[in-house]
Amino acid sequence: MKVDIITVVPDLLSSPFSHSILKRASDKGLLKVNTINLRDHTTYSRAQVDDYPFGGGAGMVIMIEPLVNAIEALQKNTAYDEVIFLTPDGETFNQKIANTLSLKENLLLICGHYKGIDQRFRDHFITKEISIGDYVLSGGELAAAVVVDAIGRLIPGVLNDETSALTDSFQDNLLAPPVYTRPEIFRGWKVPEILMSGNHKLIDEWRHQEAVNRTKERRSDLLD
Ligand code: 6GU
Repeated sequence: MKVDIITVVPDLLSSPFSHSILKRASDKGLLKVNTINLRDHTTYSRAQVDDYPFGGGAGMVIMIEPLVNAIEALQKNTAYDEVIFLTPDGETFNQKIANTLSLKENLLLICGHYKGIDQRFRDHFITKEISIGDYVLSGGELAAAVVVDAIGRLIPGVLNDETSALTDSFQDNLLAPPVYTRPEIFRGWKVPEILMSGNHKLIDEWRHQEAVNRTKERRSDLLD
């Protein structure tokens, strides 16, 4: 999968994909992330990309022209499956959307800033709008990093048995059960005996029951 990200703050996106599972994904050639600096595509002086909103009001708006210049330059080389705008008024991101997007070949992510981007760009170029939750970030970059992380680890071949996504929280609408590792006793706190039993059928049943209990307790909405 290739993910291109248009941003006015490329520095914010330089590190998140260079560690751990996403680094392995890119080392294996399964995920390639490129950041594109919107300022490289403006025709205005001093690399201006934003301007005051028509009609007045607070905040600046990213202009349509540099956005169209950037996307049309990119589209010469790539046919995108989705052009995604990260915005707090988008559809709330979840594991189902991550699963769907993880099967795409080429994604283009657009990060907004300031008060947003000119609506005409959204109307004519954006195919999907995503929010990562009901709070406001100062820009779409951290949200883009969240989305790429969630998608990247699901790309076929990225995870192995050890890191399998099958046991993730949400993958079956259940939260994940508790996990334990050595030592078996720490300050008198013992690991649940069943996990030491070697009986994998009983262990699986116990884990499932713990997952159900945890989901009922914390996120009963997932069970509806
Ligand atoms: Cl995608 N962008 C911004 N700026 N704020 C957000 C968000 C996105 N999702 C939640 N809050």
